Amino acid sequence: MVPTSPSSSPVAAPADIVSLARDARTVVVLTGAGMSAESGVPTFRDAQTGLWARFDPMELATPEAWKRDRAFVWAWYVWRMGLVSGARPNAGHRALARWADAWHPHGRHVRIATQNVDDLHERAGSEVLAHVHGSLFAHRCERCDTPYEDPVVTPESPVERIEPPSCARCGAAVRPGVVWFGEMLPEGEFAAALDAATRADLVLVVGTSGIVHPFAGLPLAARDAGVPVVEVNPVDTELTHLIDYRWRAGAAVALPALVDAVLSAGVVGR
Ligand code: BV8
Ligand code: ZN
Repeated sequence: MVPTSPSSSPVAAPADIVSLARDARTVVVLTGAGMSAESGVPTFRDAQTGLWARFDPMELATPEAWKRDRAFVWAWYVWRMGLVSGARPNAGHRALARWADAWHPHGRHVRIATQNVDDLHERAGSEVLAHVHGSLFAHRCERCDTPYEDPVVTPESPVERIEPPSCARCGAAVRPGVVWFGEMLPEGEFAAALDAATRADLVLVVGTSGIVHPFAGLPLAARDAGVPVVEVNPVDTELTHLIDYRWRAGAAVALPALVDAVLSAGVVGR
């Protein structure tokens, strides 16, 4: 029995959501940028800060921007790598890891599929079933896909252009290991997320505006498969009107409260 921290969270988890979670054997958590907001990582829609404030991430996260000016786009990703490396997993990330660890020995699962390209779930101790938009730290050759594993130095202060490294195998430019707008998602990642979401006993959608497809289709696919879907977000989103349960709270407050309530009822399940 994993000792659950006495409920230190300032909110009480809604009884209907606690009951759904207590009855579940497999919970799938679909996360977006809001999951990392309380770690200080700006969400995709928040105005960017500093040097990058005047650029639109939707423009920058595209193959066209990369082809137009690799050094400019690479500098943006190096800045973001620095932001994430300087951030720490928040209580929401940690709560999900604690939940999965407590349930796993009893054949119960908490699986995470994320849009986020940061590594905060992993650094909190979670295994991530799918990073459907890739990872900020998985650089690869733009031509031969060879992974680039040398360290990338983040300059002290943000600079607007940094020449990307060259591939040791073919000499082409090394690109960020993320999925840009207009690019296909990694086949296996999305399929794994879809399979898990539609076979789960409960789906939690945490910190996503539900704008970016095909990930935004996952909660709907789960609902259509008869899976109860809960939205954890301080505000309404594109998904809200399609979702059964909404919990207007931040991830770092809601998730610890939910996990405390679920684990206080025991881990073996009904
Ligand atoms: C695709 C990696 C098939 C990069 C990202 C025209 C041509 C081509 C495609 C399209 C097109 N028109 C539409 C499309 C599809 C397009 C799309 O969906 N566009 C949108 C804008 C309409 N999708 C794609 O292109 C995808 N590929 O469709 O391939 C294809 C291919 C060719 C041609 C046709 C089809 C690829 C999409 C992947 C893009 N890459 N990331 C990088 O990071 O640099 S997406 C990026 O933005 C993030 O990964 C994330 O997924 C998304 C941001 O969304 P959110 O995570 O939801 O974050 P957001 O800021 O929006 O919201 C934050 C939420 O958190 C808010 O609701 C807020 O209230 C909440 N919040 C705040 N604080 C908290 C909180 N919640 C909880 N707690 C808190 N404390
Ligand atoms: Zn190469």
